[in-house]
Amino acid sequence: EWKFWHTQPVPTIGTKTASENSGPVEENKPMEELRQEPYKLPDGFSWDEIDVLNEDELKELYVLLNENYVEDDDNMFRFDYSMPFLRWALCAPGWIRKWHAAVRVTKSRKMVGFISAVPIKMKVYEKEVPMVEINFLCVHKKLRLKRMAPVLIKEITRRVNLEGIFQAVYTAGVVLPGIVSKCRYWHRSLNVKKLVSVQFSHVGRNMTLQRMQKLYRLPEATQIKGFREMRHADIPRAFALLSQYLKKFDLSPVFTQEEFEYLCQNRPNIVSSFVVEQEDGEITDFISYYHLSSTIMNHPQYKTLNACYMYYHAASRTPLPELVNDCLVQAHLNDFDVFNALDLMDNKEFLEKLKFGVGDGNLQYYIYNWQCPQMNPEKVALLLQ
Ligand code: MYA
Ligand code: JJ1
Repeated sequence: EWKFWHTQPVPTIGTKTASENSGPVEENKPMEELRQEPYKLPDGFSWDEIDVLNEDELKELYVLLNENYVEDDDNMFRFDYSMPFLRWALCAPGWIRKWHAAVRVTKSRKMVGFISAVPIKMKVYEKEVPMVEINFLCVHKKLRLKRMAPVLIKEITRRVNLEGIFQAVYTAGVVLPGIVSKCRYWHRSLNVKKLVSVQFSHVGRNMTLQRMQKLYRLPEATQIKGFREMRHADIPRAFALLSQYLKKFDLSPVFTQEEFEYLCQNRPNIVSSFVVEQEDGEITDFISYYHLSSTIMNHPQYKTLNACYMYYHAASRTPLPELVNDCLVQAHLNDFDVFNALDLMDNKEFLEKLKFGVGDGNLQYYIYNWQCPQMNPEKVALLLQ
């Protein structure tokens, strides 16, 4: 058990850390002690730093993930990150090409593995720590269970350490040593008929499809006065709202305005963001979601599940359930089949009220090389793509 993870600077499963002992598991290594050579891959495979600004290389990454990335427990749906979405996620402010690490078959050049890092400043309890977020770890299905993942993880760690960073934050659907928090996915049906047809959802006992459609019906227009798409001019105010709100959580990013703009401005087919503008012009509330479809495996009619995921928000005037409801109305108007959210931040204020149902998937939050007390989902305010 944990042959690899037991060699890594993470607390062993079941250890409770007192808050006085919060901090790195191991000391930062001096530069001269860091390994200069890449970790060795099995014979026949080689490292490649991919250039996601190059359309052909981005396409290769897209195909690898489209065919081999995360699936639900019953292997019915697989994430289908679009090319523009991947470029957006991987080129966040401060990104470097060395941190887009791919594994290729040396002879054929076929891409069969990937892992990425992008920089992020995190607040964990009282401390601010420069970190990276690790995402899109993927090994081709035909190369599974051959211990390739530990090599990818050690190599990205080495490349991040060489830039002077010794902590990382990451999420996974699986349980690993060092859990900081365990969150749950919730789902709000928008296109009931399709969700039932592809078995994302089921017609419950004492229910009919018609009764379900009525249950989940949404207004055809948003309800809050002044609710509209976020524009460029709203950014300083929305940024201030979010920064203020994030302070009350125990695990949250600390954004610059530039980072906020990069992550949260409207980007067609990637991110949708909205604000509430009061009659006097004041911006009092902000909410956003990102667009992430899944491939529906083995369905005769439907190939794609159009899903969106609640992203950052900050409500200072409008009650959160009302703000999210208008977001659902927008998602429905834009033809999404389902609206997903986690049970973190203050989301429990609206999940049941707005008819979200619990999913069968968890999302665990982890920090590499950091020990601290575990926290409830309500204290987590980090949303990765
Ligand atoms: S989470 C998304 C992960 N990707 C997928 O789930 C896509 C589909 N699956 C795959 O591609 C493969 O199954 C993967 C494992 C690549 C996941 N995170 O090579 P193996 C451990 C960490 O024989 P494979 C995301 O992207 C496993 O417990 N470790 O197995 C964030 C075992 O270790 P141990 C994982 O199935 C990623 C070892 O790997 C994960 O062929 C954060 C087996 O390796 C997982 N999701 O490949 C990564 N799954 O023996 C950590 C399995 O100890 C970053 N394992 O039990 C750490 C911070 C690094 C930077 C630090 C900087 C300072
Ligand atoms: O989408 C997920 N589950 C769905 C589909 C389940 C299909 C059978 N396994 C689900 N549907 C029920 C919804 C229903 C709506 C009406 C009301 C009642 C409920 O539960 C799950 C999340 O719940 N998704 C996954 O499992 C995908 C993987 C999640 C981990 C992601 C890790 C990414 C890490 C990268 O950083």
